[in-house]
Amino acid sequence: MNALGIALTAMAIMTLTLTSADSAVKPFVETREQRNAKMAWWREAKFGMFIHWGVYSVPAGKWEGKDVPSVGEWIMLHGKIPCADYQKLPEQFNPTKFDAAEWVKLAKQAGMKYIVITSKHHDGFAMFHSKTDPFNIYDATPFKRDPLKELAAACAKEGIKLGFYYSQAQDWNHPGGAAMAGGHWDKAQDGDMDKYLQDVAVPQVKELLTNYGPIAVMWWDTPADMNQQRADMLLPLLKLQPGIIMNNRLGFYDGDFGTPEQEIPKADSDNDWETCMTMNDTWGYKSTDNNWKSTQNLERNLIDIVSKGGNYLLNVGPDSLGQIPSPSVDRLKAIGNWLKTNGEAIYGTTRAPFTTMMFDGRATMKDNKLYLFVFNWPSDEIRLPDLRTSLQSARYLGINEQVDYTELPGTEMRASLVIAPPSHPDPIATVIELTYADKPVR
Ligand code: H79
Repeated sequence: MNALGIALTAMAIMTLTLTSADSAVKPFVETREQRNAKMAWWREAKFGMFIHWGVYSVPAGKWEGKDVPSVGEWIMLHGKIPCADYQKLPEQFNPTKFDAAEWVKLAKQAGMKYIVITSKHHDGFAMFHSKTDPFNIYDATPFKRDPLKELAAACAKEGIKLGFYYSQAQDWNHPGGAAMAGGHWDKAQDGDMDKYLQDVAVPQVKELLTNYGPIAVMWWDTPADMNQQRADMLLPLLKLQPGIIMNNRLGFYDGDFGTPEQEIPKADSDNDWETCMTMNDTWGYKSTDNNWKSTQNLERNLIDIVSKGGNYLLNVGPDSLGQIPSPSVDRLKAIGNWLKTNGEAIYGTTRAPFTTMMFDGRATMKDNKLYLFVFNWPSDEIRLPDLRTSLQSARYLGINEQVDYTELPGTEMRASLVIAPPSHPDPIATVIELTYADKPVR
């Protein structure tokens, strides 16, 4: 390649880089203060409940007697189920055990501050009484109730924020809706995506943001085939809910927060982000999935995430009767129990002032307090890096013992600390609250 060729290639790469950076455009014009005010409740909350509930809970992972190897809510695509057959499922969907108040109480008991529920997943089935299209839980099932209405009322009563997940691009039961992972498999799915957005997604999102009271979060999913023009059909609808925040999956536009799925980022970051995660291996209910994570694992995930500045959106997948599987209920109650005594170290905190931990655990901070979460104690002691302030007191949050600590001699303003193991460490994490004269920073 000659010099001109190299220069042109370099320019092409630069243009590409600029274009991709440019393509994440801020969806809203707002000052830093406005943004901080809008995000305040969410940054304080840390822990939310994701609910994946849909008509896929009827087949629950099995089609014509065979396991469909996929997550429960993707059964239609991975089973290549024809639209006409899938559209018969609602006849069998009668979740008579559904009790919105019970779900919201469980979320609250778990220490969760908000709920995000699937109002329509990629299968196109609306879990609310949509006037846009009869393929919804009110019109197409014997249930004849609107669970989102009931959930909104229960959330309002209990002071839990409510958000809606809505699959805006993928829709396998409406002509023109997108399909990832191989595309359409049934002629009935062919159509014009712009028309689908105009006739289905736009009016349904309008219904969701109009008829259910205050909605705190819009959780878009999978921006397949989205572009600016398509995103612009949906984005203005958010004006119906002042203060609403949205995730980064609308397409074209940036969101208010990032959405690592099934993973916890390695590094911390100044951006707002939320890890969404399943408790077993599926989002939507699957009768055969018993691969449950342990309470200790889930709890330590929450600690890990909060110590890096993120939120944890932990999923439950209710069955076709409207019941949250009991292994999920058990774990949520155990997490809530732990948070009752240790929650001070979680809610409203910010990420740790140091990234390299000198012990097996994590840290968070709030004002002049530093919280240490010790996962596993070494037989001797743990040590803290120097912090530019002096320690005033130390106490355990969840265990009834005095903290046995020594300050190492250092320069006056750079106290370092040695803590001996307690006689009864908490198997999830022993939490130590350290109060300093000033904000503990390195
Ligand atoms: O709603 C949950 C997923 O169904 C949804 N996002 C979460 C919150 C999601 N949609 N698309 N994706 C996630 C990314 C695509 C993943 C895929 Fe697959 C890998 C599609 C096919 C292979 C995961 C595994 C989904 C089906 C099988």
